[in-house]
Amino acid sequence: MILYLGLGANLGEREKTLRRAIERIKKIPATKLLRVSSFYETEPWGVVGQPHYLNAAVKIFTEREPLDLLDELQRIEAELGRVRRQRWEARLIDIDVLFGAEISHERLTVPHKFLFDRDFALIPLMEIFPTFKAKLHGDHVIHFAGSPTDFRLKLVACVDKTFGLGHAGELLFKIPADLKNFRRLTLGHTIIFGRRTLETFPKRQPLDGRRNILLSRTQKNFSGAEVVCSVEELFGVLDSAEENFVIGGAEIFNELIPYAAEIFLTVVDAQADADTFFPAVDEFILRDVKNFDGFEFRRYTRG
Ligand code: A4P
Ligand code: MG
Repeated sequence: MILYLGLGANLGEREKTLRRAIERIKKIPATKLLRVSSFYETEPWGVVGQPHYLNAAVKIFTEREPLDLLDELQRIEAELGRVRRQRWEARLIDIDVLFGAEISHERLTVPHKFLFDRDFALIPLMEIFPTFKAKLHGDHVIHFAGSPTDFRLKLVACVDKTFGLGHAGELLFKIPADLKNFRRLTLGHTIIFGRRTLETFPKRQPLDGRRNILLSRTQKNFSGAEVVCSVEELFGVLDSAEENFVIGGAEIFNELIPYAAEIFLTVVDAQADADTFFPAVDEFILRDVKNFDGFEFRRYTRG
């Protein structure tokens, strides 16, 4: 089932805590993180004398039973240092199920019982759920600069018609027009890649004329490139004034697609024997297609 979750933090390093919570939600078994909203700075609602909150919403797909999922969310809250004392008190992190099912249980009410009263929940929700309509109340909710969505990640890949990406550590295709397009898009900007993609670079060297960032849990150094070991760390070093391209491979695309703003796909009219695949693009809208002999360039954006 598809569910929308709301996150809120008003103590500690709020931004880091939200990023961390979202990364943990992504790792819940049998659950997929589909989309992440911007972060919003919001005035405390229903309480006085508390620090401002940062709020966000995420869209997930889960095969878990709702109460099971609630246990997972409460475990994440606990791991991130939340101590429950009294209702509506200031907190390191709060994760609520906002919308997506009809549940009436003593431990879980969905839609969330105050959803329609609270702009801090509605505004992030409407950002990632454009067809959701609700009346807003004019509460103080402002876009927070430095949300992961502000990096406007762009994914770039060349795939076959089944979205196959690679085989035995190699790319499936080397099409001059595609390589030229890749260079034109990325030159002068930031590229983010995993260790296996690095192996496919000419002479295993960083790509020239670009800021190279390797995202790897195992490899600590790579001369000519910066190395980060987690998505959280990546968001700590990216520049939102830059163009940030994610160039593979499959695992890195999977990790970053929930945060992405745009996708550039070269789709080759062939079916290769792939063992890695580009993730589903259902959460995106196909904006334009340019046809060539044997392949096409596609560009997708968020709805
Ligand atoms: N529970 C029932 N329904 C749900 C649901 N849909 N999602 C039960 C999550 N939990 C649900 O929650 C108490 C119990 O609610 C849980 O044990 C669960 O079984 P809690 O998180 O322990 O306590 P709480 O968060 O203090 O209470 P509550 O009622 O969930 O408060 P809210 O709704 O989370 O509101 N102002 C701003 N600007 N931003 C905020 O994020 N948050 C609150 C807290 C107040 N003001 C705020 C914000
Ligand atoms: Mg709560």
